[in-house]
Amino acid sequence: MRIIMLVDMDYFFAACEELRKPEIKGKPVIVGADPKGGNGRGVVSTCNYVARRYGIRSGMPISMAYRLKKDAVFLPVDDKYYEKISNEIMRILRGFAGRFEQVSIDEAFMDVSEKVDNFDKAVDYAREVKEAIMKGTGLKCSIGISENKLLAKMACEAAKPDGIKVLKREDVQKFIEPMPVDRLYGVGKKTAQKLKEMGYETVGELSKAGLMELVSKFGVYGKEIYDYARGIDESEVVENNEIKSIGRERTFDADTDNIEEMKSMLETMANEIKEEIDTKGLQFKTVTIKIRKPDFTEFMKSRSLSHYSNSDKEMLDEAFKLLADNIGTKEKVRKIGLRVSGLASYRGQRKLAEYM
Ligand code: TTP
Ligand code: MG
Repeated sequence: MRIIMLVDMDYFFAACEELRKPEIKGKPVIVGADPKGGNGRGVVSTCNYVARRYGIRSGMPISMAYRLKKDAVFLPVDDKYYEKISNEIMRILRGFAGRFEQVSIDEAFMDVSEKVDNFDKAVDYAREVKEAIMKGTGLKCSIGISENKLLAKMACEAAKPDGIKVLKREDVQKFIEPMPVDRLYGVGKKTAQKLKEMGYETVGELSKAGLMELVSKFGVYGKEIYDYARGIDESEVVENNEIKSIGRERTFDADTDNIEEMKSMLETMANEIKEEIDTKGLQFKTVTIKIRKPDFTEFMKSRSLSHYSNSDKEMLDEAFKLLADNIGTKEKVRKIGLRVSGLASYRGQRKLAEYM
């Protein structure tokens, strides 16, 4: 059996703000768009737990947050600062993990099967992890522990804030069955809506659905949903391996669903990357795009060529295909990245390349 942990920072952006402004601790703190006296547009990125007592939540219009608590501390989003702290957190976590997978700015999976051999020891280990993060950054996090990523994530939600929760196989059913289907990690809003239309509101109800019914509705993804409803998730913790790669990332001035704007950003980055690989005398085999959504979740998608290349046109062709395959028409994007890997220097690797 595997032992998987999901570490998620508590009210991350707002906690980072409390760190550098200790005087706001204990007050409701809201990070997001400018409320402009109640007329502001845009949304709440996150808020601390004091603000949550007033019903304020991530994604809520900032004007509504303002109505709920006018005298809260409203602060703008400072990505750069949070990212610096995030990098430090991820560095600390890597030291504890066997396999490690960062999933967003404040969240990472760790496969610790090789570090501890049972759940009791995993809890002690999780305590050490929490202490190390506190010592290194002054921030609190919550940790879910279970046999797979799906369950670790859901256990973490239940551990919040500042907690550790273990979810053992024998407790899975009674834990997940009452949950609404959209609480299943990996089931997005659209899928949840479709499931509800099919008559499945809770995970327990969903677990009664036939495999064929789900597959005919959702394709191969139907099999995953079928498994999720049983707490089954075989997916591995995979390192987002960015070492030995060259890339660029840019945040859009405003979140965008304009594909042309994304393409033009990719083109700019491809030009820069081309320049860098030429200077360094490198060729690439794999092209990866990274997308960060407005809710700060991220994903990466890659395509590999059958040969080494140093062509920016090929780089961009692959990137455009990845974009078309992975971004829906109305889907908003906050930040986009382009990266090439599988690098080889012209001379050293030419022979190898010829064989592949
Ligand atoms: P989360 O981990 O979802 O939220 P959180 O860390 O603020 O609070 P919790 O204690 O419940 O984990 O997201 C991490 C950061 O991503 C969050 O601090 C701000 C950003 N974010 C947004 O900007 N918009 C969103 O809608 C969400 C959900 C998060
Ligand atoms: Mg968090």
